[in-house]
Amino acid sequence: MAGNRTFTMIKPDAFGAGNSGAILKMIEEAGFKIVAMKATQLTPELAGKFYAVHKERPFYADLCKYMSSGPIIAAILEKENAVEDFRTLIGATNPANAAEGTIRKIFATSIEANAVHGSDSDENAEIEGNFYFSQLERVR
Ligand code: DGI
Repeated sequence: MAGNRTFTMIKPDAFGAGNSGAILKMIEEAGFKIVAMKATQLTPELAGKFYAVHKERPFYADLCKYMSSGPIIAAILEKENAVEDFRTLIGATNPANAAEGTIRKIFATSIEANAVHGSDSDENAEIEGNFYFSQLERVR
């Protein structure tokens, strides 16, 4: 059965450019409800923990440095088929390959500074949401 929650981050490039509001508007207009949300900033160590699945990848050190370089917004989102539909809304990892009208096509500036994160599975959505939010910090 399709899961109904996903996890997102508005990354330092989009937050710093003042695009958080426009991105959240696109997310809500696409039918996602905000279940939890906060502005925060990762340390390099916490970014390393969040992206531990990528630790063997050549871009891991750069990714951790980048994701801790400025404030972000973290949020849990709810919608039927949330994980898949959100990845469709954000577009391909590299904005050069992202479809027209997707969040990354509109707001991302590079494969690294790609505006938003979206979980790639129901299991990771749960893990990633729990990384940032306690039960008290989310809508029941
Ligand atoms: O699920 P995605 O965010 O679309 O992509 P991913 O899980 O493969 O990679 C996680 C993040 O790591 C991605 O949003 C940006 C960064 N990344 C991925 N591939 C590259 C990369 N960064 C650099 N510098 N080079 C890459 O090839």
